[in-house]
Amino acid sequence: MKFCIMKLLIIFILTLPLTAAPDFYVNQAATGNNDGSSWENAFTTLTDALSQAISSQGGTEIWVASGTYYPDEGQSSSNNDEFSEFPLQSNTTLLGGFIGNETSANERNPIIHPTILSGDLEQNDLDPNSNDLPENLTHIQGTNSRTLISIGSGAENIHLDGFFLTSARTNLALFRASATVTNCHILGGFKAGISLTNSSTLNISNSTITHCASRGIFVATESVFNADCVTMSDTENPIISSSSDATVNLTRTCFKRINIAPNGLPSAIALFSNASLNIRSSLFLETPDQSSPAPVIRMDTDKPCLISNTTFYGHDRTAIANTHSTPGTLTITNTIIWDTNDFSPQVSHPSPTISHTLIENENLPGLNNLDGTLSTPNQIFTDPTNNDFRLHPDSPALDAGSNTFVTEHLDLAKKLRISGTVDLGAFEGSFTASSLPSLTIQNLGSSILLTLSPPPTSNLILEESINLHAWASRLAITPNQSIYSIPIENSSPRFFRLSTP
Ligand SMILES: [Ca+2]
Ligand SMILES: [Ca+2]
Ligand SMILES: [Ca+2]
Ligand SMILES: [Ca+2]
Repeated sequence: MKFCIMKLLIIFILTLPLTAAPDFYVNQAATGNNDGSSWENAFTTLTDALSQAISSQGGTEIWVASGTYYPDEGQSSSNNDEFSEFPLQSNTTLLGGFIGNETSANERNPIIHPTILSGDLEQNDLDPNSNDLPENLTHIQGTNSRTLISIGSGAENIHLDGFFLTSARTNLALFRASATVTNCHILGGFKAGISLTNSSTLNISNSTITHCASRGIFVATESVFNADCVTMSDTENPIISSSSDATVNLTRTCFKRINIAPNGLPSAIALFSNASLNIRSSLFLETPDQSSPAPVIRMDTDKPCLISNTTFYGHDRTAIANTHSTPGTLTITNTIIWDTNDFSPQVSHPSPTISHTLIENENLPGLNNLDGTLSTPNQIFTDPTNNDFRLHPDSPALDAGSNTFVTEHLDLAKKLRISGTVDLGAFEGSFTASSLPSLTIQNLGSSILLTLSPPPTSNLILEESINLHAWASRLAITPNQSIYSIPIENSSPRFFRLSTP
């Protein structure tokens, strides 16, 4: 009985909404007492709120209204000091995305009301579309912050939710610390998006990492990077570890356009010095041409690597390689590797275990692998040209996997992972695309031009996603109209697809 009451209590606590009121409010537009006690009297800088935070149990929750905040602002800050940063201590919860009148955290919308933490201290970065965010790294100008958010020795129980973190050398740095990041967009890190060192742990979900140079995520010295529903795009080295015993666990993670500049190590994931890797229901898309193509996933490790239900598409290079003298086990299952420009082999390892997998132009023996010499891309995927990697109704990958390896409940689209027998690749189930016109997408900077060919003959829906996981209706497509223009509100990566109403 005691156990049941405890269980009910735990369920009750877990289903409570987010805290009714925070300890401090921040709104750069507030004109009240600047003491953080209400939206009206909100602190106008985040640094002033953080200087009041306590690290003891119970901690501090801070709500931050939409606007742009710099770490060199506030009473104890030094203007344009490149070492200024937002330091977070234990038991801190930061929530962004408010208009500045909400009474519940559930009312906020971080995309419509962006809360931007920016390292552009001198406020001189190029910003042709006036959104306080860089659309590429050439927009970064002058002396920006070295570190935007720093979480130092021993800090834990830190939660960051609903922010844009941008324009610092490193946007988020953990040193012997742990944190949870949700609903954040990390961009314009001109050295790194995120850096984890000295046994740090980061759990990140429903977030994007884009336009970072040198490294998107740097995972060093026994640190752990756990990502779920994270999209990494236009970033030079999305995940890299050069120090010992890092752990990288990726579920429902999407890599798109892997390199922005051909220097450093041009791989989506480069893990060295005994790192281990686990990838599930993820998608790796196109790596622009390199003079010396490195594998999409490049490892030099004696630790195990598991890749399950993952789709690789559009790279003219080896997909996965481990060059260690005594390489760890490599297990690949329920996976599709396609549009490889005939680059062979796709897996480089002395004794990989590959099962229930489809690789272009390869017909691997045994273990229920599919014959990759028989199909064409349009027989496998719905619309690969427009990044729609749901399976075609005729796809040999449908129901061709093994449920044995599946641990995730949902696929990349957050639909049920196993329908009957699990399918190969990142998405479960098929989508009938034969009646849809083809969609051409032109990014014009502040707007996107969509062209449908041939003109649609029935009502359709244009769906939009900033991360390939969560899709929302953006536009009703009517019969016979073939050209549409839609504005872009911020610089997050955007994906579009057509669906039937
Ligand atoms: Ca600047
Ligand atoms: Ca300044
Ligand atoms: Ca901009
Ligand atoms: Ca299935």
